[in-house]
Amino acid sequence: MKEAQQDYRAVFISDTHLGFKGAQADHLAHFLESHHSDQLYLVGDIVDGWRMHRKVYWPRMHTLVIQNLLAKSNNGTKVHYVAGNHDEMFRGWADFGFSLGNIALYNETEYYGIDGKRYLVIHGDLFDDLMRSKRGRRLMSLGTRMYDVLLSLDSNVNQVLSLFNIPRQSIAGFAKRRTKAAVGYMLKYEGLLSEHARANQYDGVICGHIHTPEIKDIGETRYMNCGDWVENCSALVEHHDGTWELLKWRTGG
Ligand SMILES: [Mn+2]
Repeated sequence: MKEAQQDYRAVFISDTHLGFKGAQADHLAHFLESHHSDQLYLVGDIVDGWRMHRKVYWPRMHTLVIQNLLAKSNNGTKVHYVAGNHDEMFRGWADFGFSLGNIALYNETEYYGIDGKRYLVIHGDLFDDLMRSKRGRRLMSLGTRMYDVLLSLDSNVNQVLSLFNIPRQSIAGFAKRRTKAAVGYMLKYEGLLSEHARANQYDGVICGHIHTPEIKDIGETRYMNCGDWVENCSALVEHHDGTWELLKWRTGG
């Protein structure tokens, strides 16, 4: 029997990193199949071109996710793709107003909520201090490799833990949240993005990039981060009554 579908006005997901081993594509495919929305915003780093540059990794489940996205766009969901830094190959196309079939491409766009607010929709990497300098980008690339190692350790550890019925622990997430520097880095990112949105007469910003799902007000600016599908399996949804919610999809696991 087919399960009942949830229905939302809009769904925002980011940082699915398809093409990367750490992507939780099975959960994502399941999430996509379980709901309908009028609008679907893909807020960057959907396909991970950086990692595929080194070695192509593309399991069947990642194709299923793409098929689900295309099926949605053929079945009446308006799909918007905002390019991120890992899928920056789309940025040039977006500049020229190209689309992927029914899927519109952007570098940034805007969204009008039922709450009467106007939101800037942007991946957000341009407001990441580390991404702004050459040295920072080198560090990020090193960081990406270390993160991959941490993640593969993480899933091994989790396999062991699951044998003993111990709930899933996320070492990569733990390591990231632990350090004071990481907290300062995230606060700076959130602050810069919301300042930018405010300076451009937006009431809020919808973003991704730092893999930390969040809905909060920074001053008068609403800050909403979709999170990611590597660690959190999170989606930002707008209900038909105008309320916003962060869904955490990981079931069981
Ligand atoms: Mn990113």
